[in-house]
Amino acid sequence: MDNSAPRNDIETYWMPFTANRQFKAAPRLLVAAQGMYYTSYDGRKILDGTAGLWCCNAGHAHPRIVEAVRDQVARLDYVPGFQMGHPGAFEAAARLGALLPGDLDRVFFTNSGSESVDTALKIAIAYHRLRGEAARTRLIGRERGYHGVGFGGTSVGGIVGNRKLFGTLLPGVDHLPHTHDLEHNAFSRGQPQWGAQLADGLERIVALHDASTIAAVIVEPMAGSTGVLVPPVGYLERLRTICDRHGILLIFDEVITGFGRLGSSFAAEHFRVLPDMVTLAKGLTNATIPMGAVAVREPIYQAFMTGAPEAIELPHGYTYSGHPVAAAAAIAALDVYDEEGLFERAARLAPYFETAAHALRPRRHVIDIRNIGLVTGIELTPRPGEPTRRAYEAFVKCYERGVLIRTTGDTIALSPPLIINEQQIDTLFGTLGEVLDTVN
Ligand code: PXG
Repeated sequence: MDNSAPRNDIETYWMPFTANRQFKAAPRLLVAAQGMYYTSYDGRKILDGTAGLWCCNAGHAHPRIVEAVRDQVARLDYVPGFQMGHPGAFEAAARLGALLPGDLDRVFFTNSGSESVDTALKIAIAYHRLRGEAARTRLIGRERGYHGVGFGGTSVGGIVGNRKLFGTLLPGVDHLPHTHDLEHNAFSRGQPQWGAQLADGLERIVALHDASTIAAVIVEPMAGSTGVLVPPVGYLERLRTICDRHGILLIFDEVITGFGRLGSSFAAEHFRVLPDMVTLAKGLTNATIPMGAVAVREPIYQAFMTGAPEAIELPHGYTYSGHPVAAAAAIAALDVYDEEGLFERAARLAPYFETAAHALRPRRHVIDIRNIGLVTGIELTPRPGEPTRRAYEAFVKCYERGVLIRTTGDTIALSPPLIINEQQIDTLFGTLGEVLDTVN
């Protein structure tokens, strides 16, 4: 296989979350994408088993979204977001508010999931202060959580490798226990039965710090980056109850679970638990243009709308908040999701996807398979003394055979575009199964 890349200019780019030296020694470059497939630098078609990075839910280069972006950038490229507006941002927010469950109706725009998380955490602290509870500044995350790479998101995050280089991070942060337990829940299909009581960890944190010091709890309703951890039956409900009991805001980080991944518009709808805020990004624009959002429930917005009308209520925002081209991409993506019924399609395909995933159980190294909607985590035993190596080798071998998978630690995470068909599901799992048997 010809893996050659333009060596002359490959050194300058410092790649994110990448082993730079390893990558640059054997680069994997993609040069085009359409529908379910990437095209590699060496001209091969690569089946996308990961929707890019959990984000291209409608598949790549959807003509409707491409056209909306093309049209918008030529007509109105940029408008200042502060004290000025343009129709697209208002329309995108209204469309998103209408799609979100309950009264999650007020929408603040950012450019990424990380910015959405830091925005939500700031809103939570400010909200309590405006209501006279200025001592509520503590933020609670969860072990193994991933909330992006801002200082707020890193602080509430619970993946040690993402934290340890960066010092003490934010003060006043605590973490719930994670919900991963192979002893009770290995090879669960959908929500595991065991583990709702892990939410009681929040009561212990409240007992330790006192509720009057706690602003918010943030969790991924289904933890993605850490290796697909599906919430146990009753767990999210219990978190909601405890937050209500103590006046703590509950934030769902739906950067991955939003826009159909679980077979519903959002995890909040899927699990029928209404958080006080949700953070979004990725599928919001089908990843065509960077954009994130925070949606808050009506009373939170109203708490800010109380001072002098000429005062800026929230001194926070980004140069590119509500960017015209991103807003156009978001509106087009929401149109596509709706008109092509992609969330329903994901729900319809989920049982087939589940069966195909669990068929890998007899393959070498597999110690767990877990799934929900169109996502599955396949956990391998780590090679002794070499954690993550085995999964990484499977990733490289799959790529060589024309299938893009994603690994985190020794777990393989698959989250294809929602347009995938049954034959492509067979190819995805068939290739992975063969590869697992060849990896040592
Ligand atoms: N929250 C969650 C739940 C995420 O999954 C972010 C926030 C941050 O979003 P931005 O747009 O700032 O990257 C994410 C991002 C992986 C992987 O391998 C997942 C993400 C990013 C990079 C890698 O699973 N999710």
